[in-house]
Amino acid sequence: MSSRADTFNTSETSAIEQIRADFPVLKQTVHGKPLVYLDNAATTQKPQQVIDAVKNYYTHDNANVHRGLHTLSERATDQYEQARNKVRDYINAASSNEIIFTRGTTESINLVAQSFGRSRLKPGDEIIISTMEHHSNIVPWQLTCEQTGATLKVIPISDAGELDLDAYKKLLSKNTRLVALVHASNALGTVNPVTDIIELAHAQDVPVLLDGAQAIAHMPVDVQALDCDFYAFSAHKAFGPTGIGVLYGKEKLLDAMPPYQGGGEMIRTVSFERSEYGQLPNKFEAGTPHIAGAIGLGAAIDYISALDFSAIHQHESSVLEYAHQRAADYPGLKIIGQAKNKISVLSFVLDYAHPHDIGTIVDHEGVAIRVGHHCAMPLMDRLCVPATARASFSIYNTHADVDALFTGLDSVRSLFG
Ligand code: 7TS
Repeated sequence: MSSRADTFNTSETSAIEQIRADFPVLKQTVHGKPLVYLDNAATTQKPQQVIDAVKNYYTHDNANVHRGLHTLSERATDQYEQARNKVRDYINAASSNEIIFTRGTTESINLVAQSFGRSRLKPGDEIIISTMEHHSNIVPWQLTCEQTGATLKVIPISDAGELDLDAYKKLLSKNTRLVALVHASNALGTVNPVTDIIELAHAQDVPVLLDGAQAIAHMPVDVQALDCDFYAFSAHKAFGPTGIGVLYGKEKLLDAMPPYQGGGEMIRTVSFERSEYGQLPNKFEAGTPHIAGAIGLGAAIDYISALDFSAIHQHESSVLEYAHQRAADYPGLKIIGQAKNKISVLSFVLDYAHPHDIGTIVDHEGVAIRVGHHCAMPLMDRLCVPATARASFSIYNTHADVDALFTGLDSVRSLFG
């Protein structure tokens, strides 16, 4: 598939057409209009290659992993472990032991909060998060704080939606035990300066967890270059299936952490007196895992790896820039999130229509966007908006999709404006 990347460079339009052809869901009409899917931050669509990988597994190889000594079980185990190796290579982890399969970003963060957090934190300890976190990087820490007596500290943001780094430096103290920060914001698109954040935390021996739910599909992630201690993401936001995700953790940290859940797969021996836990990564994978999901994630990684990230980035940036241009002079529209470094998210409000009305009306034009608080209620409070409308773009979106959004907004304006 490397020819795909070459085509991307030489003829952007035909490369995007080829990519679009891989996504069967895009070939449909909604309310009689061609579907324009702009809700990629919620979940991306799946290429045929991922759909086929899941279907092939269930059609030919379905069995439980790590259990039977029969052929199908060996095949299932091989494919499941190959998927783990693909994740390891994709994010450049040092070892497959550092790749834990979870249900997704939410479960990955809960795992760290309960295993790492609950076992180490005590009253007086502090965890630093930021104002722009998704609820799944707020609530797990609140639960841990309630259980341990630790407290949560929050990095403020500017009106443009960028972290206040001076405030962060002041919050870091001898009481800080962990920094848990979103790599790229789902509601604003802001890409945070995570290298600086990590360097500052490590200077005080504080580990850092990055919520990579949004970043993973938009930029290369190299956990060793970042030197983050934990990295969480979901497959479904990067062309893979729902119900499967990853927690990366440095082996030294994962080794020292107690199990998160108990059950089959994660033990070495069990007696009624005591149980001995298995090695990494099994220690954190109790029960039958989402085998087909992991295989689908492996196929998604194969798919995305065959594309050229710098070309993807260039294409997505040009679509976002065009959306910003069209938004800038659109009557009554205010962009929410004007950070200099952004992934492909255009969040906005109209001063004459509620986001829910915007969502309903553009849906009738075939345009799928997300409206609401985007699971970031504290961020909405900070920006003094109850909700926003959000168009989020992926590799298969085009300038024409942006035009379709604004045609939809014209309908909103003619009704409410
Ligand atoms: N963190 C961020 C930054 C997210 O954007 C999301 C999901 C999550 C965590 C949780 O991911 P999950 O796969 O475990 O659910 N964000 C969105 C969104 O923006 N719209 O729908 C889900």
